[in-house]
Amino acid sequence: MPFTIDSARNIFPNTLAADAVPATIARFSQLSAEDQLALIWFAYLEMGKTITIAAPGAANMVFAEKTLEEIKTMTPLQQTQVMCDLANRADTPISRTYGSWSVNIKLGFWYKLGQWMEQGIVAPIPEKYQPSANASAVLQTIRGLESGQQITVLRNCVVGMGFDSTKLDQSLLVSEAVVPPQEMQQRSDVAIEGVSNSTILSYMNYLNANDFEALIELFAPDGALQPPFQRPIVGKEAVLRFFKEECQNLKLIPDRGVLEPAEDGYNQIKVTGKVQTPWFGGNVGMNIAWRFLLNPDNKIFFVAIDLLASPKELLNFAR
Ligand code: 45D
Repeated sequence: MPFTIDSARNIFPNTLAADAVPATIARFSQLSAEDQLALIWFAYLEMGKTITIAAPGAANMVFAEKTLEEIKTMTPLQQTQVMCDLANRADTPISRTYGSWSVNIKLGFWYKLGQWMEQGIVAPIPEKYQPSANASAVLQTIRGLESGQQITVLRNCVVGMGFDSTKLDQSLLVSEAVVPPQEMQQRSDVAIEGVSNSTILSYMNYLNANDFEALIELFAPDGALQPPFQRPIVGKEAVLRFFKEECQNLKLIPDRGVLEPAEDGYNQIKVTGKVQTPWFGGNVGMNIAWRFLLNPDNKIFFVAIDLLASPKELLNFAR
């Protein structure tokens, strides 16, 4: 076999990802829990002036409801403690429950807490709170990022909180229900300048239609998918699980691409364009590159999804 997953990760090595995102998260995670919560609160308030988060669907919120109600009945001091425990990844019952949730349930939980903090139902961050110099510097960095990078920082902060889910009994993990795929008449086809390969076009169309069963058949059995700032997810079963858990109702808007033959009948294709998340809809377009490696059977052996460093990268097809 000419390619391994590891070697495939290096196709189109000139692609410049938004390293500011993991760099900012690393600085964020060094801060005290109080500073972390205050920083996200201030970032969220500032972002809220220009972009709004869509309310999560009711079905999405059922898993967090019990915990939210529990927090509602607590004293302000206890509420602050719960939030600090989450930021500290402490081993507490609520922190464990939080750790068992999928990304979207975690986001929905904080969405609700944020609303309650604004309404004074849950202990707010004191207006006179003085963040440390480091926290202020991290906030300043976040202010300077483009909106797609800002929401990725927020998302990854939230994902990192709570008890480490890998240390939990995996049968306890919960995620939202999978929506049925879109009806055929409602689907639309993408067009990608410079790319006519059927696997690539079908990938975009199936993902846009939430048709994960069809989508996974585009992958080789040992195929892998690498989400932004993550290690590759390997094998059809794991990739399908990821699609169902984290990829519902995304909108992929690929724009252009190039296909180049690689060794031994493989093809490498780079596509750039925008992606919208259901949390922000058309308000935030993330600048994305897909780097595909297709095997000689035209199946996906590897695909990396990168959040790009700048809009300029949308035009970078250098190898
Ligand atoms: O701590 O082709 C308070 C894949 C204060 C699949 C708060 C993909 C205290 C394959 C404000 C209350 C998925 C890889 C917190 C493509 C506090 C594929 C609350 C890519 C935390 C294209 C904060 C998809 C709140 C991509 C409420 C790139 C924060 C998807 C809410 C990207 C933050 C999706 C939210 C992103 C962030 C979504 C809702 C980045 C959502 C981000």
